[in-house]
Amino acid sequence: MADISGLELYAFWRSSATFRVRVALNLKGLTAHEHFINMDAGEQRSAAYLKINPLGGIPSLVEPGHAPITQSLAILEFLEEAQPTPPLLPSDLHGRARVRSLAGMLVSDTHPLITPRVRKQLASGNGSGSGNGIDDAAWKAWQTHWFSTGLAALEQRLATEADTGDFCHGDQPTMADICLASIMSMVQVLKISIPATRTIDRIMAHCNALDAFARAQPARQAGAPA
Ligand SMILES: N[C@@H](CCC(=O)N[C@@H](CS)C(=O)NCC(=O)O)C(=O)O
Repeated sequence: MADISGLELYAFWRSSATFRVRVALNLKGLTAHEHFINMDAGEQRSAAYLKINPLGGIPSLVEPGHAPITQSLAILEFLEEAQPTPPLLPSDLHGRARVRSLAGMLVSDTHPLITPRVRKQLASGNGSGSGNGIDDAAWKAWQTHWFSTGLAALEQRLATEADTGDFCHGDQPTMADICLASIMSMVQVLKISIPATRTIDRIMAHCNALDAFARAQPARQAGAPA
């Protein structure tokens, strides 16, 4: 176990990527001092924040004396190695690959498509060929499409693969559950209608029963609307 202390987390209340880090910190009994980056005001693109994360993504984790760690999954892996208990990855090689694969479906192939910077680009009309940007209704349809695609594929895997248990992999929460809960928190906050996902709903009930997940909910963070 490494000695990590004085952690600083650059965060925003409804950021799903920040949600992942909050759950992992909670599960491992770690704390981080949060710096509020107001995404609605575009602060993730301020010169000061771009020095911490040149891609302008939230969260970033800073440990005194070390370079910032960006990318929520890299932060989860860092916390896992620094504080191995409770584990967020299975003990076996194939289990770890499965959990990382499930997590990647959401973190790599779903979430990046519906971020504010994607909306900004689509709304500007750049690259559309027509010069006309998308409006609010088209953005909602875009979000609904990508959330539904990612979650339907995940549901198919979770419903049919033998390693699914109370949680995505077995009966303890792993990084896959953290990523799933982060996406479901966005679905809720953004009021997106998704197709029925019975296995995901069952797993989410187990996640939501845990204090570590409940405390990370967007509505409970500083800056959330009252
Ligand atoms: N792959 C990154 C994604 C980071 C990211 O895009 N975060 C969102 C908030 S959940 C963000 O900062 N978006 C700002 C923008 O798109 O301008 C991670 O997992 O940390």
